[in-house]
Amino acid sequence: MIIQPIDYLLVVWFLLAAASTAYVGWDQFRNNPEPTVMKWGFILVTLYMGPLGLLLYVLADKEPRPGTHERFTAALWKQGVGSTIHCVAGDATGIILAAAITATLGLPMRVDLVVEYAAGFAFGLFIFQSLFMKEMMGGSYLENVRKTFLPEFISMNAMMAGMAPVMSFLMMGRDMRAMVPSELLFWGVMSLGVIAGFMVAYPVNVWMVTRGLKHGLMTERRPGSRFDLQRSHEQMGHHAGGHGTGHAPGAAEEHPRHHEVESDVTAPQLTAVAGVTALMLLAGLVVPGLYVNLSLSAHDVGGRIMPPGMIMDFDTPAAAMRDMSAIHPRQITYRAGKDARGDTVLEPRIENGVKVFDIEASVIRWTILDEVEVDAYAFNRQVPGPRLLLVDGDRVRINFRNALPESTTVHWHGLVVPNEMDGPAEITQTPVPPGGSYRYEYTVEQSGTFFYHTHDHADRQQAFGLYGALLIEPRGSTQIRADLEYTIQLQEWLKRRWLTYPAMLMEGSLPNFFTINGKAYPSTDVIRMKVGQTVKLRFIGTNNNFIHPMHVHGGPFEVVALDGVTLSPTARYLADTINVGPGQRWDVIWKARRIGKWLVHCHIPHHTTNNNVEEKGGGGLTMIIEVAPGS
Ligand SMILES: [Cu+2]
Repeated sequence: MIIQPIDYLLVVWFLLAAASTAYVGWDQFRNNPEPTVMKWGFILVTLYMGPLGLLLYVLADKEPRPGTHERFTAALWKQGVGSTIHCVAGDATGIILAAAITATLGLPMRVDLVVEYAAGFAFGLFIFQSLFMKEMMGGSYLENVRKTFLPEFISMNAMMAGMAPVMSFLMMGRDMRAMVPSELLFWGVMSLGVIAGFMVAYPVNVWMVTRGLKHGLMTERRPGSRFDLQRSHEQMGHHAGGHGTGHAPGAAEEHPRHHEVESDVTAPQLTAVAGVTALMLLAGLVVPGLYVNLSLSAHDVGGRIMPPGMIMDFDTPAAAMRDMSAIHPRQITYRAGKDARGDTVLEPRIENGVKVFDIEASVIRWTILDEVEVDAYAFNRQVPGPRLLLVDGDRVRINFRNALPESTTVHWHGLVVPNEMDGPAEITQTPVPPGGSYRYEYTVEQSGTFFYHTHDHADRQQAFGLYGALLIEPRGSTQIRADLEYTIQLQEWLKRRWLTYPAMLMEGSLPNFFTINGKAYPSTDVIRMKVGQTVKLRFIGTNNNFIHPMHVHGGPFEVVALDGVTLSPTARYLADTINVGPGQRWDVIWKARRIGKWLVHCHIPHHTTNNNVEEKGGGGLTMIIEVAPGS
């Protein structure tokens, strides 16, 4: 699924890798006179390294003209490439297979790395090196295993020293889809790892070639094969020049089928190089562990994508990462239209005198601005969730269903309810699992402005939109009335790189969008009234992080209720700014004194921008009261 910019690059990369591999495979078997093991080595390495593998093949190994392979590949740097290729082909194949298997099994990263090293070593030693040597030099298989053990050890150490940090840092990095083998990013990280491993392994391979410890590129012209020069000369009718002269420069000399490796390496040299590559390996395995948490597995955090800038350390727990990660767009089950509005009144069914509401939490895509969509957790597919209108004394039943990918609950903020109906996860109830349901039932004993919200990982879930207004009428007529009413529910959002993260007062998680009733200005509602009319504004701190100083232009309002409690007439007071903290409710009455456009807005100016952009005079927590002449 394409959900991040890197995904486009990965698609292009793997198309190039496929084309490069197809070309190398075709050319190897059609045109290149080298041993079969070496052909497969180049094919595998090109599969892993894409266009870079193709580049190495064309520059170092592809026979430029028939009969020139021996001379063409003689240069030391090319022999080094050949030597590295047969190391990387075997080692990387083992490492990649092991990585895919350990990720699927859910082993911690640090165990992964050890298994990958062992698998890479085994694959390289028992398959590529020993088979290659056997084909080239004859001798028994076991003898070759023994002879190639140290060269393989040195080369594998260097290879893994380059590959391990790439895997550790990127798989445990911001985008942990890199841990999941079914994701393209996993294979992208493997590719990059192999490229890094190749670069680190190359110098030691050059050295081993110079000391006769390893073979590089070789030429194989089996008598009678298509690469047998004599045969091809005869076919072409060149009988005159004798055997192996003239037409194929560089291929003329007798070429023995088997090469004995005669090494002039000394024990101190070998010990020093083996020791240093072992240290490099150790560093490559251990150092990333100082920065990222290698005790985690793909089952813990695989597939999670973290907000850019979040601090992720070697001791950041998996639960913290899951908590702060983005909504994966794959989980979205409903896309609300551009004009969809939240806070719509949910009409109850009456069953034996009980007001029954059906509420479901699910993952939706929601439009907060004409050009800005967010991914959200929502009650009944809207942000805020549906408005529940109750009357003091009502018996209420809420059939709640959880269609989220994680457990959740519902809490009735400020209400006096039986404890098991209160909602705190793990405290008064077992959280409702994905696909599960719970029946909340209670009798209302209060009136005023309240709200409901998730009480399971609220830092994540409420930040994604799981809240809604709960407005309770008094039984008598004690409620303070106005000509109009408008409810204001606040929220902070974090949207970056196409994904929505839960906004938190944490490094990397600070919000960049702000909404009133699920919409950012200029998409917020306009309250229309006439001079002389009054409006009752109910501010609800449904947001998670900030105390928003909400301010109304055009003169003071009267504060008439706080947290669902109506103030006595002597306790009411005039103000033009109130600090709406998370969880708080303020009812204020504002009178339209003059015609024109009067603002309601937060007084933290960053909160009246959209991703730091002010448009049409505001943004985020801004809305307009438009006052017409009185009648
Ligand atoms: Cu604010």
